[in-house]
Amino acid sequence: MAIMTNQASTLERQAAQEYVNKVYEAVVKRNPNEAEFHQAAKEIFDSLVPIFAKYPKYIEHNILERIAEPERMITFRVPWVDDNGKVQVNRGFRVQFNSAIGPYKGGLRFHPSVNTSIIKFLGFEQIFKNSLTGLPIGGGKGGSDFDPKGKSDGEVMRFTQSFMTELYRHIGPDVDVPAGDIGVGAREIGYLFGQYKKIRGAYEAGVLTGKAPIYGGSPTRPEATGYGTVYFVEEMLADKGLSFKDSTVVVSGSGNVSIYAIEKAYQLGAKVVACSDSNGYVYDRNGINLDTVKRLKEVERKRISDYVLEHPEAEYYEGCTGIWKIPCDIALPCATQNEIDEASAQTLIENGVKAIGEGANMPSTLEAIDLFLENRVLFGPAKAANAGGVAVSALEMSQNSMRMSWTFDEVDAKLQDIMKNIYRNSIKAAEEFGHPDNLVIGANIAGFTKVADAMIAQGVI
Ligand code: NDP
Ligand code: 2IT
Repeated sequence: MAIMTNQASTLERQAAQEYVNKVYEAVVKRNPNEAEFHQAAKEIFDSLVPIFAKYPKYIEHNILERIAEPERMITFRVPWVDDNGKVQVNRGFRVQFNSAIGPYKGGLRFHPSVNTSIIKFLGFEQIFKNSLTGLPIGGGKGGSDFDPKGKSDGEVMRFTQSFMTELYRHIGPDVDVPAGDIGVGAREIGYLFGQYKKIRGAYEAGVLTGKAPIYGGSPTRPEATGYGTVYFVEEMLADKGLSFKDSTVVVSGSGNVSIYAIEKAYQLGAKVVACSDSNGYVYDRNGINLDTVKRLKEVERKRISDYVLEHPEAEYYEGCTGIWKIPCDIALPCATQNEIDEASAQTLIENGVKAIGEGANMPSTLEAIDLFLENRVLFGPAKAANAGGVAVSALEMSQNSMRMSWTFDEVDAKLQDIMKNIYRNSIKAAEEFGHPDNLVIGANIAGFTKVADAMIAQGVI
C-alpha cells in the first residue's frame, strides 16, 4: 500500500512538472524577448509543482496558463513639453494582470529601463504578493520609460499630467489603483491625483495610494515597505533565535524602501554600514548617518557620493555590485531587479551572511537564490518581504472608503501583524508541501492558492 501511495505521488509530481514545463514553454514563446518576465514566471512556476501534484484540479482548470496571461495590457503615447519648449515623447504602460480577488493594485515606475518585460514581471509578482497580504487586492503595475533624473519640477509635472490624461480612463477606486515605485514618490502621486481629479470632476480619494496625509494618504505608507521588510526579517531571525540587535547590515539603494529599512534596522539595534544609488555605494564603518542620506536623497535629490563630503571618514566606491563584498550579518537589497547575481551571493555567503531580506522586487537572480537556499541562508523573498508597502496601500484604500484615518501607531501595528501573518502562512505552506524553511516555495504557494480558487469559483472569464 505504501509503495502504491509513493508511486502515485511520484506520478502526480511528474504530471505536475510536465504541466509546468509545457506552460512555461508556451509563456516564453508567447512573450519573446521578455527576459525579466520569463525569470519571474520561472521562479513562480517551479515553486508551484508541489501544489499541482497534490491538487490536480489546478491543472484541470489550466490555471497556470490563465494566470500568466494578463487580463489586459495597455500602452500609450505620453507627449510633453520640456523647459526649452521642445516636444518630448515617452511611452506609458499599465498591465491589469489579475482581478480575481480585488481591483488591480500596484505601483507605477518611472525609469528609462521600463519596458513591457519589466512591467509584466512586476505585475505578475504583484498578483501573489497582494494575495499574501490577506487584503482584497488584485495585481497590476505600470509606469513609463520617462527618466525623472535631472528634470525640473515643472517638467515632472507636465509629463505626469500627460501620463494621467490617458491613464485616467483605465483606473478608478474599484477598478485599478496605482501607487508609487522607482521614480514615483509623494511629489508624482500628488500631480497624478490632481490631474485625475480635474479630469473626473470628482474627489475619488481611493484612486491612488501613497498620497500625502493632508489629502487622504495613510500614515505610515512612506515607511511601510522598508519597515515591513525589516519586520519580516525579524520574524525569520527570531525563529532561529537570532535578531537585528548588534548585527551589521548592508542596505542597497537610498530611495524610499532603503531609507525606511535603514531607519527600522537602527531602531532594532543594528548597525547599517552601507547604502548606494545607481552610481555607487558608501561604506561608513561607524554606521551610516541616516539624517544625511534622507536630506541628500529626499530633499536635495543629490547623488549618494555627496555623503562623503559631509562624512570624510566614510568611503565612496563607483559601481553597484561592490556593496555585496562588505561583510555583513544581514543584507537587504532595496534598489532594483537582479542586483545580486551568483558571484555576489557567493561572496556574501563566504563572508558569513545569515539572512537576506528582499526589499526590492526580484533583486536576486535565480542562481543567487539557489545558492542562498543551498547554503541555508535565511532568505525572505521579495513578494513576502516587501509586501508591507502594498498592504498599507490597501489600508489607505480602506481609510478612504470610510472617509477617516487611523494614527501612525494604529497603522504600524496592523503592518506588523500583516508581516507576521505573511511569514507564518509562508512557513506553513512550505512545510505542508514538503519544503520546510523554503520561503520561496512557501510564499508562492500561499499567494497562489487564494487567487487560483477565486478564479475557479468565477468561471472561465
Ligand atoms: P526609489 O526611486 O525611491 O529608489 C530607488 C533606489 O534604487 C535609488 O537609490 C536608485 O538610485 C536605486 N536604483 C534604481 N534603479 C537602479 C538601477 N538600475 N541600478 C542601481 N540602483 C538603482 O524607489 P523605491 O525605493 O520605491 O523602490 C526600490 C525597489 O523596491 C524597487 O525594486 C521597487 O520595485 C521595490 N518596491 C517598492 C515599493 C514601494 O512602496 N515604493 C514596494 C515594494 C517594492 P538612483 O537614485 O541613482 O536612481
Ligand atoms: O512593488 C510594490 O508592491 C509597490 N511598488 C507598491 C504598490 C502599491 O500599490 O502600493
